[in-house]
Amino acid sequence: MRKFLVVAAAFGLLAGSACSDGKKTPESTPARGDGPAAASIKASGTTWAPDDVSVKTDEVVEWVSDGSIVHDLKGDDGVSHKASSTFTVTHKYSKPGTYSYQCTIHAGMTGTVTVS
Ligand SMILES: [Cu+2]
Repeated sequence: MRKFLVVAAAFGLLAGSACSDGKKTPESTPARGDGPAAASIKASGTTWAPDDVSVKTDEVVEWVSDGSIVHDLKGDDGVSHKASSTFTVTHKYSKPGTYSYQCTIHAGMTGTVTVS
């Protein structure tokens, strides 16, 4: 019995140190290097709200999914995120134009970003 308690305590210490190591891993922090967003697009059900936004050159667009439905994000100019129910993606457009984006999981879950 006493031996079991010692083993359990040792295991607890190991688990504790593994946990604090995990907090130092930078991958667990979302990358937000693009600065504040000029337009924010939210996944609302199976549509983007708003679906069409307009920004100026070098402004940042942000896509937010924070519900229970899994979405992904694929768009022009390298916009991309893997399927997940919660994510925040930011993208800075450096050239004027009309860029489309979509969630490939839900048909019709598309939109455009107009950069002027
Ligand atoms: Cu979707």
